[in-house]
Amino acid sequence: MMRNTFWILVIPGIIFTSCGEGKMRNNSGAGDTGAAKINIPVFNSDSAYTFIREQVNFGPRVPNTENHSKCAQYLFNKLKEYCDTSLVQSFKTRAFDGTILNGKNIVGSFNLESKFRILLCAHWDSRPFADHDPDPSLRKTPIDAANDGASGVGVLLEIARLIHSSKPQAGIDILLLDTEDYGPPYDLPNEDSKDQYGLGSQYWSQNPHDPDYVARYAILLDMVGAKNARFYMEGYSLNYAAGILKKVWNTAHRIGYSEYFVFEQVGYIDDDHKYINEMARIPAINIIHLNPDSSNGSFFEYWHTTGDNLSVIDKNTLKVVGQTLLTVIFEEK
Ligand code: AHN
Ligand code: ZN
Repeated sequence: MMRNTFWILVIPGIIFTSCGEGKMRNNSGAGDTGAAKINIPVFNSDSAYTFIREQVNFGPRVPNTENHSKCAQYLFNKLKEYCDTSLVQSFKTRAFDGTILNGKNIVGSFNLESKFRILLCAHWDSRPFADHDPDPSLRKTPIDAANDGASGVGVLLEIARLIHSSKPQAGIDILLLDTEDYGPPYDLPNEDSKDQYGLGSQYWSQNPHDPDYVARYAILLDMVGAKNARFYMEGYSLNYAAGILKKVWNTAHRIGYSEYFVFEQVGYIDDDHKYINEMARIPAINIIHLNPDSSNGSFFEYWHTTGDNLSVIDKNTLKVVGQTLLTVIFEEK
């Protein structure tokens, strides 16, 4: 039974992959008939992994700490190196407990002349407490956030590194969002529990770095690095941007990653993309690792635990997500 399933999933992947490569060779050959040549870069998961490790090595990137400031500088330096333009959007925002957080959204842009823009996002801050840790004595410990934070950023930095030397037609903006994960501990009695996550996204969505900013669509990455990750169709993504979601999922299936991208809806996640949809009015999807059978409210196994460290990061998953994104981006006209 497993064996049958395996072949049904894998054979179409092989057929389509080889067609794609044939087409690329034709297009780049001499005597071309004018069909647009698309050279899709090869995503390097070793490089993405290094970008994740470098973030995790700062320690937990909790807002208002030195680790956080140092990591902001590191991320800005990377985007400055790879992108055509880069900037830091500093802001203050109030957390659930009244703490004023000093936030920094970090932006890098390519091909600013292009009107057809794609916005790629991930949050870079770390959760200040492991409130879902199985060990009660660790539930106030800040987390390394290798998956819930650094993984999406690592994939986007690798995409920036590649686009630096091989540009797609579309304009690309990379938005590293801050103060996503400072929501209240799940067991804190609190009346006003709405909109306490995604604070940096709420700020950016009401104050975009360029007041005239427009994008065709946005893709958020959240927890895209764990082994055997499964990306289900998230509710807000389907409601606001079904066409984009299907394009991304279909692309993943065509290049051989159908196991990872599941055509099945799971839940509604109050994540950064919600505000990009509802406040910035840019159609936005979330590629997020969900687990419909989990005990922690449908997230990946080590979500908001001290177990979310570098050891959960799997290069195969990084490759799946990174190569899918590159393919989507480079196939846009
Ligand atoms: C809520 O739990 C309300 N939102 C989850 C958003 C999130 C936290 N993504 C990663 N960490
Ligand atoms: Zn989180």
